Amino acid sequence: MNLWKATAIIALSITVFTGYSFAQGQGRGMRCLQRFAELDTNNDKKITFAEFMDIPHPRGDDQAKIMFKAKDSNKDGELTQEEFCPGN
Ligand SMILES: [Ca+2]
Ligand SMILES: [Ca+2]
Repeated sequence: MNLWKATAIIALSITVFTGYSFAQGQGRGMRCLQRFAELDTNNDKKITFAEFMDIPHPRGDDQAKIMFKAKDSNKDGELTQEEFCPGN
């Protein structure tokens, strides 16, 4: 294998990897927004604690409560889209 080929392969790998990471990031954001819409059952663009606890949490209710409190950055007892999916 000559140097040019090696360089081309490395450059290609980086491009593919970067594209893949970007697509993954986008996918995560989309999934978060989808999850937000699912949780917001009355569609007021806020998730109340009751709405949040209305779905089964794989790690248990105690973990879910901690997660809710951690996400509720202004401590008003509701999660906005910005609080639930920061950066989306
Ligand atoms: Ca709601
Ligand atoms: Ca809040």
